[in-house]
Parts: sequence; C-alpha cells; structure tokens
Amino acid sequence: MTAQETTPRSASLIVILGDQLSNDIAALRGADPDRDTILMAEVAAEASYVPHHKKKLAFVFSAMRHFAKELTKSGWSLRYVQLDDPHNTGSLTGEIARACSELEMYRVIATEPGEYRLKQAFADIPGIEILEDDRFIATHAEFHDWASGRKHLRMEYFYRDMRRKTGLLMQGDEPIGGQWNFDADNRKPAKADLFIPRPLRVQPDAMTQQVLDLVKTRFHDNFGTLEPFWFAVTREDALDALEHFIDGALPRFGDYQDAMLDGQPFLYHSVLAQYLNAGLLRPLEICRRVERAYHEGHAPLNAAEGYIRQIIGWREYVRGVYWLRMPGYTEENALAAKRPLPGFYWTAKTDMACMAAAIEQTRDEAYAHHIQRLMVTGNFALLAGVDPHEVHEWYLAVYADAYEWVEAPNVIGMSQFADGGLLGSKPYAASGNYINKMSDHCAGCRYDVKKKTGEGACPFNPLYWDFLVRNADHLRGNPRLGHVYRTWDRMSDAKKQAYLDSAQAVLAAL
Ligand code: FAD
Ligand code: DLZ
Ligand code: SF4
Repeated sequence: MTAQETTPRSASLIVILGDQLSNDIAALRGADPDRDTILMAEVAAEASYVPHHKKKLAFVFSAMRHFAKELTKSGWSLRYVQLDDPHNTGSLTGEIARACSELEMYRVIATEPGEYRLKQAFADIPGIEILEDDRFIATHAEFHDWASGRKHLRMEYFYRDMRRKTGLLMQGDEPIGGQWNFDADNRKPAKADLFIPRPLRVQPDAMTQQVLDLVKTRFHDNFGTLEPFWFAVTREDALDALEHFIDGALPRFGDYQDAMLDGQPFLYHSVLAQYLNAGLLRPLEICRRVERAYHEGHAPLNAAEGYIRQIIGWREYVRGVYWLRMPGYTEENALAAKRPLPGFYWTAKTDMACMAAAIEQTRDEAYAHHIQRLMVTGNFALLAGVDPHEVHEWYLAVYADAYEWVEAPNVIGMSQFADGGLLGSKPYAASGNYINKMSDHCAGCRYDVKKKTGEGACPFNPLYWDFLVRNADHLRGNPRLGHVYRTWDRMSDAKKQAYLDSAQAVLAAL
C-alpha cells in the first residue's frame, strides 16, 4: 500500500456542474458520503454568459435539482445553492470559495469543466484537484496522439479507430457489412405522408414547475418559448426517451437523416443530445442499445451505423478538435467575415420559408436537427459572410444541447469554415437547389428556388456564387471546389454580373 492509500484524506468539497449529472462522474468516484460534501450551484454567470434559450435554462436547472434530490436520497451530504438564494455570489468560483470558507474545507475535487473558460477559472482555485472527464470514448491523450503529425484531420479515420476501440458493429477486425460508412444510403428526401414518430414528451412535475416559474420571472426577455416544456429531466426519463427513439424513429434514422419537412421539427432524429451532453445518458450505453436493435433485426445497418457514427465519430471528434485548438478557436475567422448576425435569427421574421421554419422551431423547441443547423441557418450565415463569432454565440445560446466544446467546432469549423478547413475539407456552402432537393420548404416560399437572379429569386442562389467569388483567394485552390469554379469561369460576364448584383441586393436588404 502507498502512503496515499493509508493516510485518511481530509474532507473534500466535490463539485458537480450542470452538465455533469452522472452518478459515475469522476469527481464522485473516489468520494466518501460520510466525509465529503457535494456542491451544486445555480449561478447567474453560467445562466447568462450567452442569452440561453428559456427551455435550455429550465432543462439545466430542473435536471440539476432532480439529480441533487437523487444524490441526497443515496445518502450524500449536499450543498445545493439555488439561483435566487440571497447569498448566491453569482459564479461557480464564488460559490466554491464561499462553501470552502463556510464549511472550513481546504480540498476541492472537480471533474474538468467542458468549456475552456471555466477550466481556466477552476485552475486558479486553491486546493483544487481536477479529474479528467472520462465519460468520453477517446481521452485527451488519445486524440492528441491521433491528431499529431496530421496536416488535415478527417473524422472518418478517427471514427474507424473508435469502432475498433469499442468493437461496435465489428466482426473481428472488420466492420459488419464490409463497409465502415453507409452515408451514401442516408440522403433520401422525406415525404409528408410517412409515419413520423415524435420524441417522448414528459409531463413537468412540481419541481420542474418551480423552475419554469423561476425562468419565467428571471429570464422573461430571453429568446424562446418556455411552454409546453416536455424534456426529460431525470436519467430514468431520459432512458425512456432512448427506448422511445429505438422503438419508433431509429429504423428510419439512416434513410432520412438529411431530410427536412415543413411542420416536422424532429423527423427521425433522436433528440437525445441534450440528455447526453448533460450527463443523463452515456454515449456507449446509447450506442450499445442501437447496436442491439440492429442485431435483433429491428433497425437496418445503415440506420445503426449512421447513428453510432454520429456519437463515437462526430461527437468525439469535435470534442478532440475543441481541446486541441483552444484557446483561440472561437475567435478564428479564416474568411474574414464581418457582417453582423441578421436580426431575423432572433425573430424568425423572414420570407425565406426554410429559414423561418428552422428559426421558428428553434424558438419553440430549442431544437433543430443537424441538416437545418448546417445547411439552412449555418449555410445562410456562411454565404452572407456573417462574423463567425456572432454565429457561434447564437448557436451556443439557442439549442438545449449547446455547450461550447461541441457547438464551437460544429459552428466555427464545420459550418462557417472559419478554421480554414481544419475540421472539414470544404465549406458546407449550397444554393437553394440543395434545400429544394432535401425538403418541401420551397413549394411554400415567396421566393422561387429555380430563379437564379433578380427580383423573387431564391436568395441562396446569388449568395452562393457571391460567396465563392468573394472568397476565391482562399477556396479556388481547394481540389473539391475545382469543378465549381470552372462552372463560374464558363459563365458569361452578363450572367456573372447578374449574380453579383442580385447578391448585393440581398445583402443590402439584411
Ligand atoms: P441525432 O441526429 O439523433 O444524432 C444522434 C447524436 O449524435 C446526437 O444526439 C449527438 O449527440 C450526436 N451528433 C450528431 N451529429 C453531431 C455532430 N456534428 N457533433 C457532435 N455530435 C453529433 N450538437 C450538440 O450536441 N450541441 C451543439 O451545440 C451542436 N451545435 C451544432 C451547430 C451546428 C452549426 C451544427 C451543424 C451541428 C451542431 N451539433 C451540435 C451537432 C448536431 O446537429 C446535434 O448533435 C443534433 O442535431 C442533436 O439532435 P439529435 O439528438 O436529435 O441528434
Ligand atoms: C448551461 C448551464 C447553466 C445555464 N447554468 C448552470 C449553473 O447554474 N450551474 C452549473 O453548474 N452549470 C450550469 N450550466 C452548465 C455549465 O455552463 C457547464 O458546466 C459549463 O459550460 C462547462 O461545460
Ligand atoms: Fe429557402 Fe430558397 Fe427554398 Fe425559399 S426558395 S425555401 S429561400 S431554398
């Protein structure tokens, strides 16, 4: 036995953050209920570092309160500070200092915060020990090793390593089905008459109702519709939401992963990211459940593989990129985009039907699925040359699943190409044609998706070419864009000018 193992440890303050609501979180693992005290605190600083959507605030606070209740039931001694506690100092570091002083504790144990700003702030706390957050499949060291020496990071190769590491959908060393990735099968447009299940809706209990009242009073000016509030706020209900997804939507998740339909905010998506990111669900348990659904013949391989790839591939990969590139990643602006975020991102008042649909459902549900985030609101901001930092702050505020470690690489890297192509090999820029192919929005739009320029033309069409021309210095040399620039080069001068003039008219109207 080492000296450390034999010497009894002094009482510690165990810190649990609002997105660390897992009973096997690192900070709890070595803790002793008879000796240590857990601190959880609702604080103004976390509630306002971006103007969070009302549903996101209600979700985080209610899930925190429910988790605290479970910890107390399991015998932990818990100090829970509510937002309206008159002694609340307003910040997590302030609450840790206050607890240490009042409880006369000199040792603090925390699991590393998911955001850089908080990790930095925690590093300065006297007597703190920060443990690695091992709720992820790749450790920081593993990602670092994988990334070092590579000029371009590509998710696909990282994903294959994660398949090998977890054994998910593997047969020995080979991927089940003989292919790593079935993405090519996952691009079907959806039809309005398909049966579309809805995510599980949970009735708010008395504790959630109190939080809803708090959010109504304290955050009435924040973006978003608060009620009906239907998110799960406990692990038990989040597990039910997982089962509900497996039963209903998973079998079609693959086929319609990229589709968009008017009035169908969720399609066949799982709507589990907010539970996963807050710690109510674990990435591997979700993936193993999906794998089982495939083996039991309930879901086809393209659905199971496509879903598992999002979690052990994309989710792990973007986290790796975040920690590799912070600090500074959220300030990157490779294309020097400077336009302020148009006001309609907050009001949904725009005649563009696809944008209005994505923003309205974001307002109502604190949710939009991946293709809406990437190819509608993200694509528009990219084409219009909106300052990527403003775009980043919008995404961080409006989605219930948004934390910087996952949001920033998706926005700064994948969607806005502001990291110059570290995360994606080409910008996700598209004209109205893509949206028309993957959705039914254009049929009900004031704009004509087939019209390329002039009055009534779909704004995505001229903006697309304007974006490419404006950023030719950065993008012309990209081998994946060679054919696009060749198309531009072949256009007549009059046509080129019509595109550029129409784009200027759209931009001036913003
Ligand atoms: P599903 O479509 O059912 O996918 C299953 C799960 O895979 C998700 O729950 C999520 O955990 C994971 N996943 C899928 N795609 C990604 C991805 N690109 N990166 C990381 N995880 C992924 N995801 C967040 O969790 N938080 C964010 O703040 C966030 N911001 C985004 C911003 C932009 C511009 C884009 C393009 C994507 C963003 N994503 C974000 C990724 C993705 O859009 C969401 O994870 C997904 O829409 C959540 O809904 P869902 O649970 O129904 O996902
Ligand atoms: C998102 C959030 C909010 C809104 N409020 C709190 C809070 O009051 N207390 C807390 O501990 N955590 C909160 N969180 C989650 C944190 O912002 C999150 O832990 C950090 O951003 C790190 O990912
Ligand atoms: Fe969107 Fe253009 Fe289609 Fe209107 S016409 S819905 S703006 S893509």
